[in-house]
Amino acid sequence: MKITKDQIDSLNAGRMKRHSVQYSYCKEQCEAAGIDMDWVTNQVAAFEVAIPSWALGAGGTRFGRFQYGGEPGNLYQKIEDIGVLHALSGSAGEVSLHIPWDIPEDTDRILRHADQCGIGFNAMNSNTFQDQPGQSLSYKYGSLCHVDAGVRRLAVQHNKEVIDYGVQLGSKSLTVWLADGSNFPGQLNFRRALQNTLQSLREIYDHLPADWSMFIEYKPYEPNFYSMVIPDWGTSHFLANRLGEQAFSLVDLGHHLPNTNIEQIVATLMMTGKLGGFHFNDSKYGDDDLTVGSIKPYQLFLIFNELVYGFNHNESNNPVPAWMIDASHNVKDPLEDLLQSLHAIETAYAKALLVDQVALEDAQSKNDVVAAERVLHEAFQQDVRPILAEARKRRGAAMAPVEAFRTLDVRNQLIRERGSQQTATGL
Ligand code: RM4
Ligand code: MN
Ligand code: MN
Repeated sequence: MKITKDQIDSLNAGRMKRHSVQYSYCKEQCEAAGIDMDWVTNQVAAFEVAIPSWALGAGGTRFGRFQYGGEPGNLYQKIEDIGVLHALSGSAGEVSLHIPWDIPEDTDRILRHADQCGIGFNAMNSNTFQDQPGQSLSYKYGSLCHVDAGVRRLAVQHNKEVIDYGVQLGSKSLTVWLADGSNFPGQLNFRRALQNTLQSLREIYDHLPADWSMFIEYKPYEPNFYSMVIPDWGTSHFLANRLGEQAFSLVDLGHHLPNTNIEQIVATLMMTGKLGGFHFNDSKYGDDDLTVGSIKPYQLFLIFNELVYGFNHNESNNPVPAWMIDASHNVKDPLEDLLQSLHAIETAYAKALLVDQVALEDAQSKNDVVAAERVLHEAFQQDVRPILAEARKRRGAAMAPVEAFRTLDVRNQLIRERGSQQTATGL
């Protein structure tokens, strides 16, 4: 299914009167505080986040999976769904593929189709956490870290193939997330596992085209519960440093122990120029993969505050990170959930752009703790919904995407087109 410009325009037309009043009020308030609202709105309008190909269907837990109707049954339909998200939000113009969940068999056809839907290809993701049918050796005891060189070779080879697919699609990066680790003390030699991982990553790194990046994700636990080979940002940073200039750390918000100060990690990685990618989601306890901003919106704002500071003080030439939503949808319509996530990301970004950096620095230099905190609260408490609506209007998208999704009855149309039995590949 495709959403037309006329549909968007007529939905927006109905909101214009109220929007003009709200945006002018917001503009007045912000400009009184010395903020250039046009600039802020345009920054928000330019922000795009990739959608993972594995998050368009129902997410399951190990206890069960509940089907949605109209789930995309193949990569073409997944790209169509992202086209719908992009038409509605104006900020979801790229897909991030997970191989082998989504093998682009006929690359020319995929490229043509993606082009028609207005979708490009973001980071490629490899998968060495599941054995594939007919696989000669097993990843049961790890992949890039494995004690058996044959398994390591298989996993390295898989990553090289993922790069090759990505090259054909115009992607520019590979994200490596490893489930490798151990469940019991004594199971794994920590040092050897890390050395093997570094060596394997080096072989993959050597296969990267010159204009590509490699992102190394970390995660403290799950699916292994005693140790993970890359449990934290320090280990990921160490590996990225050893590999070279094209390797970076990737922060997945759900991959931290409860109460970790993620904004501080972001600040440190940007300072060293090694923040390469970002996976957005939210969590209460672990890698819950919930809607972005649903649990800890203030933390998300503080993270964006560090990102904005990092963009403005970029002595180590940190590249613009590859932004992606990495979520799973157990009880919500995946497309609505993704629209909510995009909204939450843009909200946090817009608020971070409103932070009075000069006043903050001034308060910090005087150790005026209250003043510093008030600067942050001032921005966090500002209602930025009119800015987001204006940004969407400027990029030709729906000013209220979730409402548009419902008014246009997208889910039922997808069910009519695809039926209720298809299951999307992915988590
Ligand atoms: C992992 C990690 C990876 C994602 C897989 C499916 O926990 O977040 O980024 O590719 O899940
Ligand atoms: Mn992730
Ligand atoms: Mn995860």
